[in-house]
Amino acid sequence: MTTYTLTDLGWSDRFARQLTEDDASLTPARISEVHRSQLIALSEAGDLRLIPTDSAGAYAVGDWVLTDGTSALRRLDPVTDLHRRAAGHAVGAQRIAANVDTVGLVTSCNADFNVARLERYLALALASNALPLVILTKADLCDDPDSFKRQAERLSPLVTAITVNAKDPEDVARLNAWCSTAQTLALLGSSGVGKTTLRNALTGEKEATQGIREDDAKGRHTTTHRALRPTLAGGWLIDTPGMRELQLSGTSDGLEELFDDIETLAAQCKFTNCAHDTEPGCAVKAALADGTLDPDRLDRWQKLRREDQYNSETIAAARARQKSFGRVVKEAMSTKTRYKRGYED
Ligand SMILES: Nc1nc2c(ncn2[C@@H]2O[C@H](COP(=O)(O)OP(=O)(O)O)[C@@H](O)[C@H]2O)c(=O)[nH]1
Ligand SMILES: [Mg+2]
Repeated sequence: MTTYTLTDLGWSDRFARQLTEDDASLTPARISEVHRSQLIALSEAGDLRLIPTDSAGAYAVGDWVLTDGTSALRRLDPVTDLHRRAAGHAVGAQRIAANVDTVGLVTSCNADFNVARLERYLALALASNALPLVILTKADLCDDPDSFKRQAERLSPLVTAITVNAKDPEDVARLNAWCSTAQTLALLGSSGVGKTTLRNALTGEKEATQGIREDDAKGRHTTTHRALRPTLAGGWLIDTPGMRELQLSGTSDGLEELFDDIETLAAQCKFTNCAHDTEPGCAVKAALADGTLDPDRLDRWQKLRREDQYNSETIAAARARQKSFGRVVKEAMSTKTRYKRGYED
């Protein structure tokens, strides 16, 4: 069993400051895997299997918890928090990973490269408070990988992009800066872009790569779940396999950062509720007219914003409904009790 110091595991003052005197007998541990009824965690005492004291969805890979060695008694507030709208019909936000320093948005220098998808991933990464790094794989199969790098970096001044041949470990070692000593890098991206290939190179693992979908129930399952894994450079890697649907929710901060130029223009419109449609004194329309704003970019901003608002409102409404239903049940119960006790006529 490998043991690590807290510093190796990514512990910092941001977590230490959350400890109180009551926590003196507890040990910090970092979650490496989340299962329905069990959490796997890494600590100074080695690997731990912990009983969750909250629903499994409350924990994310990368979270810090305080433990008595048996249960995860308290989850510390994460410094960065990567989340999306839960996939499928469930209403709610789903935590993907926590305390990630850099989100590696993996796409390839070929047909997978798509500006709208990249912006969606970027909004998620920025909303999490982690740094976004666009990793462009399959550079070896492309005549002009730099043109993809330039396209990615044009999306925002906050974006750094790097082109790489994921199959060449020496080339992949250029990513070490983002996952060396105590640094955590998470990989997000569609199936087939090279996430497992990158992970194998960065961790020295030998997980099978594949051409088919990871989450295809009939296919071979190679990567099955998210996990925090040690990298050869002394840091951490979180792979996120099988995430087909990345819907935004609670991402408005990320969208504001990513589309800072448009948000600044929108704030200059004559009407605060300007829809940038037919209103007079619209600064967004003016920027379209003088060619300083790309109409496609405006379109993508509006789509992502609508999606984020819709999902965030749906989640808030569902929570409110649950709450008021809970209140109705509670009231009904207490009325019943009062009747029974003869308090009411
Ligand atoms: N030539 C080349 N092939 C790559 C590169 N990255 C991934 N591949 C191949 O693309 C396929 C999918 O890779 P995989 O790592 O399984 O993608 P994942 O679905 O994102 O985990 C495999 O056949 C890899 O060998 C690259 O940078 N260059
Ligand atoms: Mg994979």
